[in-house]
Amino acid sequence: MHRRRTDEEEVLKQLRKARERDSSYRSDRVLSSMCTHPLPVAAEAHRLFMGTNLGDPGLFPGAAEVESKVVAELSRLLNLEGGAGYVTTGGTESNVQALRAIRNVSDVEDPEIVVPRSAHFSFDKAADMLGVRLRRAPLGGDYAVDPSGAEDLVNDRTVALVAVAGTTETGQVDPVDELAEVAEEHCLLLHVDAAFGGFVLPFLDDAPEFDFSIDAVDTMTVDPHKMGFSTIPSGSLLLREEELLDSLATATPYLTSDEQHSLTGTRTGAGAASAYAAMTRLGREGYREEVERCMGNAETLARGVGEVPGLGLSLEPVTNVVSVTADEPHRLAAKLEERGWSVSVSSLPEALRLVVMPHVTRETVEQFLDDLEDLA
Ligand code: 0PR
Repeated sequence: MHRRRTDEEEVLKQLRKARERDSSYRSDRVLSSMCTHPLPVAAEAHRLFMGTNLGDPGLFPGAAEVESKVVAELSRLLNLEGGAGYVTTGGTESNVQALRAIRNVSDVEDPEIVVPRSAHFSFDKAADMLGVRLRRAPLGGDYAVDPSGAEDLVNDRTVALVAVAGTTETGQVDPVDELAEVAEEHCLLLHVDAAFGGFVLPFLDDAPEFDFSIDAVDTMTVDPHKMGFSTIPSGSLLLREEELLDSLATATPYLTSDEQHSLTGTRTGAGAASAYAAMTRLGREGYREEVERCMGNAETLARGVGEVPGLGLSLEPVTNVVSVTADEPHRLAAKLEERGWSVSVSSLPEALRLVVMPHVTRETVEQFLDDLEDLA
């Protein structure tokens, strides 16, 4: 730190310079991200609640009220009646806390949880912190988890199964209904990671069932800062039983609340306010339109890829992720990056991974296909 003060103008000049080096979802050719530009009203809501702290809700009853409205709204969207939840910093916190709640209510020594091989790396972090062992269930040819392969991994120490609704690498949706049967058969809890799919699947006509309408689903991760048009950080954890949330309680004697369920202590109300703003502004109607647009673009991209010799699809897009097979996906990605595209290569399958978020327009898709044809 400098010894003396710095002019506001100078401070902002330095920061603007740094910020100019960042991608902006509006103008950049970003096909590698699961985040997008927030709605303007969500950004405004963020600014309005920036200085609030949900870690001390007695000081910020307004922010606390907004948070409970967001949980109620998300519960309605995902067919959870009653239930409990809170606004998190994102999918990682939600997955950690879901596994922690599951571990806390399970009376098993050295507990194990069966997760699909496609599960996001946040589960590795959770397992490491919680002392829970993960067993990785195989995927089928469509990159969704194989339910009987998952069942084969169940033993006396297994306490839960995880399903992913909208996987990070391919956007595939695990057969939650079949995993639910396995969970019921073996008296296991079931967590659904819908960090990405939670704001996609409810707005698709032929989406598979994945939410609390399936009785065996106990907990769910869903992130407004991915397909929800909210600002970062904005995630959520929903739990069917209050008891699950209670198992996360820590006493906070000197605060305005007696206990806390969140992982973080001091936590901004901006994520809750932003999610509330986006959900209220768009409504189901708005999200449906946006999701239809993204899926239309994803399908155009998939069709176009099919016409490029040497390229193929790992699977038909289930959500707005397109997984492209190529001889050397890393080389192709590097060449695309030279042309200013931001793309990623998935590991399972090894393929070019293209996430068609709301900032990816039809025009962008067409330009991308032109470059792909040139380079493949
Ligand atoms: N669950 C799933 C299915 C996810 O895809 C992700 C993140 C998480 C949980 C964890 O969520 P948080 O990152 O909010 O804690 N998926 C993206 C990914 O790893 C996150 C991301 C977003 C990465 C934007 C890069 C980026 O530019 O790809």
